[in-house]
Amino acid sequence: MPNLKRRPTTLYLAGKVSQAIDEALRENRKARSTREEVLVLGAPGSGKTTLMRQLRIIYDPYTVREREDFKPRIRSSVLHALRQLDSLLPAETPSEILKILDSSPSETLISTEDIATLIHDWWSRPDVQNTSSHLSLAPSTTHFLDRILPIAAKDYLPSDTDILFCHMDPSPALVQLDIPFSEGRPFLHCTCVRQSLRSIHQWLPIFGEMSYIIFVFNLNDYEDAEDTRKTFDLWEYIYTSYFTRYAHIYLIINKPSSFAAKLSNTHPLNSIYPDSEVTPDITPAAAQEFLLRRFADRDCSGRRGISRWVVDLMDTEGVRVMMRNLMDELVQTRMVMVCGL
Ligand SMILES: Nc1nc2c(ncn2[C@@H]2O[C@H](COP(=O)(O)OP(=O)(O)OP(=O)(O)O)[C@@H](O)[C@H]2O)c(=O)[nH]1
Ligand SMILES: [Mg+2]
Repeated sequence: MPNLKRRPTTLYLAGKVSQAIDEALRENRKARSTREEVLVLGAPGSGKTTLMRQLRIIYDPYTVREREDFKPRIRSSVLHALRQLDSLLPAETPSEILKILDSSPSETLISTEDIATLIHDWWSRPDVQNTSSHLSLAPSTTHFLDRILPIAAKDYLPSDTDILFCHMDPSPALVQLDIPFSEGRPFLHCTCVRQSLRSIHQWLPIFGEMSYIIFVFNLNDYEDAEDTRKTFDLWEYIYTSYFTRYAHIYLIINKPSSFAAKLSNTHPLNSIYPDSEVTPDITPAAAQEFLLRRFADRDCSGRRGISRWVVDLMDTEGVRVMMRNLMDELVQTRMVMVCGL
């Protein structure tokens, strides 16, 4: 009699393993066919984190739990904001406020309502408001000081704007987010890495199969030769890298209003580029074009035309409209690639 309870043969097991591998590959192909990889890049401080946070706000709003997690960082952002004002503190600044300035961000002094009221009253004083209006304070500084009372309240839950302004140091190594794309291609899988430009040749290959790159360009970098060099070097590296040769690259140009103000007040473009055709009365739009031509000049890849959008990344509605346009463009790019339309 044959032994019916015989142990499975090697051949039988190999067949099972092979089936499992085929199944895993099918699943993997399916996952890849339902999402497109997007890498968000840009020079340090250009606005990558702000863009990723806006995408969360628009497509996958922060949960109560996640907002709770932001609280300690927002409270240390208040302290950071207060320290920005160190130089304008008048001699008669209440000692409690000076004590807060000397505290470490991990201390909770800032979260007691009494102290918050003290800071609020001091910040609201006409002389302090007057002095601070003549300083070019970061918008996050005024935002957090204006909001100190609600932030110190017991039932405080960070708002979207608080989260947008919240400073994190160091920023997370990797932020990823799926956002809906279009019918039949449901996801754009967006990735933003904390970027060390010096090691880009090491980490970029990890994203070797990305379909799209969103490059964030902070217009205000124009006034700092080092920041501008970093931006253009990164741009050139991406454009010429072997690993991005199939990626479509889109440019998001941000901080337009502070750019316009800076251009006409403090740092005219012709003082930065004295050898160019730039005139002292150049308009912000023409100045933007001038800077963008410098991007195009660095494109040695043979790719033509850079799709670009100018947007203030702090403006959620503006980012929503920009993303709609960007997605339309992605769909069209896709159709050209797949169907040659
Ligand atoms: N007004 C305004 N502020 C912006 C805009 N984009 C970014 N910011 C501010 O610029 C600062 C830097 O933005 P981040 O998003 O942290 O820049 P990042 O590219 O992530 O910076 P790193 O992670 O340090 O490389 C933050 O204070 C933002 O609030 C913009 O379009 N308009
Ligand atoms: Mg960041």
